[in-house]
Amino acid sequence: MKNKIILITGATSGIGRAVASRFASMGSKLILCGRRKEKLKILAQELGGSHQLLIFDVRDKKAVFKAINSLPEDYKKIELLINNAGNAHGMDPVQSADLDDWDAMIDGNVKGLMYVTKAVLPSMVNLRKGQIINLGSIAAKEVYPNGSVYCSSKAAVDFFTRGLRIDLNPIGIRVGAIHPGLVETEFSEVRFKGDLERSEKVYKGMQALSADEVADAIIYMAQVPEKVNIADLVILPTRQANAYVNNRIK
Ligand code: NDP
Ligand code: 8X3
Repeated sequence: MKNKIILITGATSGIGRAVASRFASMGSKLILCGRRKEKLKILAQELGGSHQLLIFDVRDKKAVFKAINSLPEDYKKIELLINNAGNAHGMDPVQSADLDDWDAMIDGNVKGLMYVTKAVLPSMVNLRKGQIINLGSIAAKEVYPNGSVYCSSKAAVDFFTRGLRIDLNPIGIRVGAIHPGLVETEFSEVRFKGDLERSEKVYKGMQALSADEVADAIIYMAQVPEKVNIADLVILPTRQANAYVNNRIK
């Protein structure tokens, strides 16, 4: 992993931040992306070393290409892309859900991930080498009540991952996805628009995964020999059987 050039979206928080810390400790050269500039700056200071910061909203097609194309030449040869940026917005039945929440999820989790992939691909294709790891979710594998659009967005990530793997197969670029269950991050706080009482309930008694535990699995996906591709990895807290069967500590 030493000197490997790795682009991580959503590095300001949660899983992306944890992945960045792990790779930085292994001597990788990071391109840290997110919208919250201050958080990225603090992270870069904490990590030490020389890392590039890119501030953009993945939903903004032009901004995605502009940011990635602005990288200095030596950082353009991205060897590993971690497509992590994403969130859920709201948790409501279709009939009463907010359309702006839907746009945020489809535009960010799906189209944003696709834009970043498209922007990074030319150099990987040119080098005929690289790896892409997408953040799906258990929500990509099963749908749960009031989660239809978030689950749809993650199912799209799952299928995009599979299609991309087929398209890049002749070039030798590895493509895979990791699908975590409950991970305690800012995720639920964002989903419930700052309602801490509601977001804390999600994890109560669940011994949810930590961002570091998911990061360890991502590191594993990145460290297997080049002839091995971890294509699809589901990781759950032991107390979670699937997207909606939970054995909570009472
Ligand atoms: P966090 O809310 O802690 O982190 C989300 C990250 O995504 C932030 O860094 C945020 O950065 C970035 N992000 C969100 N929207 C955008 C956007 N439009 N443009 C650019 N960056 C964006 O959540 P997690 O760490 O938990 O989530 C990371 C990924 O893991 C997501 O794709 C999520 O769907 C997935 N996941 C999470 C699970 C969980 O239970 N927590 C389980 C399964 C999958 P900023 O706000 O600075 O832009
Ligand atoms: C996040 C997992 O089940 O809370 O993708 O939606 S879940």
